Amino acid sequence: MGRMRKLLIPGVDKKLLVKDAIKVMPDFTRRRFIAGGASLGALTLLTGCDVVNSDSADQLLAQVSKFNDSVQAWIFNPDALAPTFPESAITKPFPFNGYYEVDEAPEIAGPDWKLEVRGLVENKKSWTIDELYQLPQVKQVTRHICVEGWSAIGSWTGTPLRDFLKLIGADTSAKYVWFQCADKDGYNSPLDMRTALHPQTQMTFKFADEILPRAYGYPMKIRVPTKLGFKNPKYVISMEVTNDYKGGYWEDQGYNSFSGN
Ligand SMILES: Nc1nc2c(c(=O)[nH]1)N[C@H]1C(S)=C(S)[C@@H](COP(=O)(O)O)O[C@H]1N2
Ligand SMILES: [Mo]
Repeated sequence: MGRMRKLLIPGVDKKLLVKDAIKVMPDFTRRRFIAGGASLGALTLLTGCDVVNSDSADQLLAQVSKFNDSVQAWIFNPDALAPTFPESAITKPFPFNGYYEVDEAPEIAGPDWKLEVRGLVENKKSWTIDELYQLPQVKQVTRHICVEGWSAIGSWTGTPLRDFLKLIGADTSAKYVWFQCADKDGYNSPLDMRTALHPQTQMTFKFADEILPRAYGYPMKIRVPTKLGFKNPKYVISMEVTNDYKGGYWEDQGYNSFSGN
């Protein structure tokens, strides 16, 4: 995940922070948190705290110690909506992250690009960017949370993935939608069908009301505000509806595939 690693909570040992948080969690939350990989990012997602300095690390622990049953019911509901924010809350500049530096990000020529649709769908046609731009779009201002312990609020506009899945006649009883990206050594990620059908899961074409910049995934990324950043694939070139667990770039390196609520 490149240069962002250096920015991790100055003065705070993330393993100790996660350990401390586990100690103050109620039993049910603790079990779910540990089953989910007990990462700093998951902790950030649970608390909504931005863990970039030692002050907010304290705040985060204070937040966890207030967890109770009603909080848990919300946190672990896979259909719960991610919080939305006013445009004034947008983080500027919005960070770039990848497993390489930004100048090595894929450079995709829009007219040459096509989104390939595969697997358990009735209509396997490939989509050009102009065809995709014709679909109805909605905007969301939500928080992106990276497993490395930073977060940022951004504005993303695009077509709800569930609308597209309906349009292509996807078998929504299948287990996953698997995305492949154009990155130099490959990047991919499986999304569980329930999250693929979540109302805020989006095929994103714009960032901050402008055509998605190269850094953030041109021509298309999948925005999943209820999941950690690595489950938000950029530079998507294909989508496959499947019952097979096909693994993913970070998932294969030990990050929990179900990284979110
Ligand atoms: N194709 C691709 N998608 C990716 C990544 C990547 O390296 N390649 N990194 C992921 C991670 S770890 C994060 S935090 C976000 C960063 O998105 P941003 O550059 O828009 O902030 O993209 C995710 N999607
Ligand atoms: Mo990330």
